[in-house]
Amino acid sequence: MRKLILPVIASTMLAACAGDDADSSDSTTVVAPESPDATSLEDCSNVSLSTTRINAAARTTVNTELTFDNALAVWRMPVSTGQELTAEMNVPADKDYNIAFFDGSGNKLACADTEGNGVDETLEYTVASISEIWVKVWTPALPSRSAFTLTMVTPVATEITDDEPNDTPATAQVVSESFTTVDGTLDSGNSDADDYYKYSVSEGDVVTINASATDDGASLIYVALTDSDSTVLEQSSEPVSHYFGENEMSTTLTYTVPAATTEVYVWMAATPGTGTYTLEVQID
Ligand SMILES: [Ca+2]
Ligand SMILES: [Ca+2]
Ligand SMILES: [Ca+2]
Repeated sequence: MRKLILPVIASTMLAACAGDDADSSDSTTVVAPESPDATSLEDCSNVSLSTTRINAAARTTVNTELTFDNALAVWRMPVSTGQELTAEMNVPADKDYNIAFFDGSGNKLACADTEGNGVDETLEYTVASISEIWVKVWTPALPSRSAFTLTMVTPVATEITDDEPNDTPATAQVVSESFTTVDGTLDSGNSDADDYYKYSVSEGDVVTINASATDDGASLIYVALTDSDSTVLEQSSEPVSHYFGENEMSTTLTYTVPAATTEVYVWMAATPGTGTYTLEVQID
C-alpha cells in the first residue's frame, strides 16, 4: 500500500510549490525583504508593512537618536493625537535610504523617497487618532556597513505651574510659551474653583488643547476656550469645551484663530469640590 500512497503525496507537494512560484512571479516584480540583510526596490508608491514586521518592530521613543546600518529597519513608538513629528534622517554617502510611517494596521501615513545616495530625508506628520506609530526605513542599495542616523523630532512642552490667583480672565495666568503643560488643582471650597491661562495668538494659528482629569472626576472638571469675557469660543458652530465625567476623563479640543483675535483663555473649572488635571496647550 505504501508504494501507492507516496506518489500521491509527492505530486500534491509539487503542485503546491508550482502554485506559489506562479503567484509570486505574477503579482509584482518588487519583492519586500524578509531578512534585515535583504534589499528592497520599494518606493513611496508601493511600500508596505507586513503584520510580521508590525509585531516584530523594535520599541523606542520620539526624540531618541537611532542608528542602523542594515537595509531595513522598523521601529514603533508611542505618540499622541495632534503631536507634530518630524523625521530627520542623515543618509550615508553610499546609500539611498527612504522612510515611511504606518499605523498598527499597516496603513501608510506618510512617506519620503528622495532619490540619490547620501541625500538626507525629512518627513513631517501630524498624528491623527493613533497612540503608536511605526517607522520603516529601507534602502534599495546593496547593504554596506555605513549607517543612517534618524531622530523622530517632536516639540517638547514647557512645564508651567498653576499660579494662584488665576480665577478670572482679568487675573488669568499669562503664558508666553506656545507649547506648555501644567499639572493643576482646583478646590471650590478654597477660593480656587477656576483656573484661567491666557495665550497670545494671531489669525490662522491652530490651538490644540489636551486636557485630562487626573483624579476620579467626581468634582466634574470643565475645560473651555474662551475670550476675555468668559464667552466660550466656537469652532464650526460648536463650543470649544468639554465636561469631564466618569467615562470622559480626557479630551482634545482644537480651534483655528479667526481674524482680529489676539488672545484666548483656557478655562478649567470644578463645580463644586476638588479636582486635579493635566493640561497641555499648543499653538501653531
Ligand atoms: Ca532617499
Ligand atoms: Ca488652581
Ligand atoms: Ca485658580
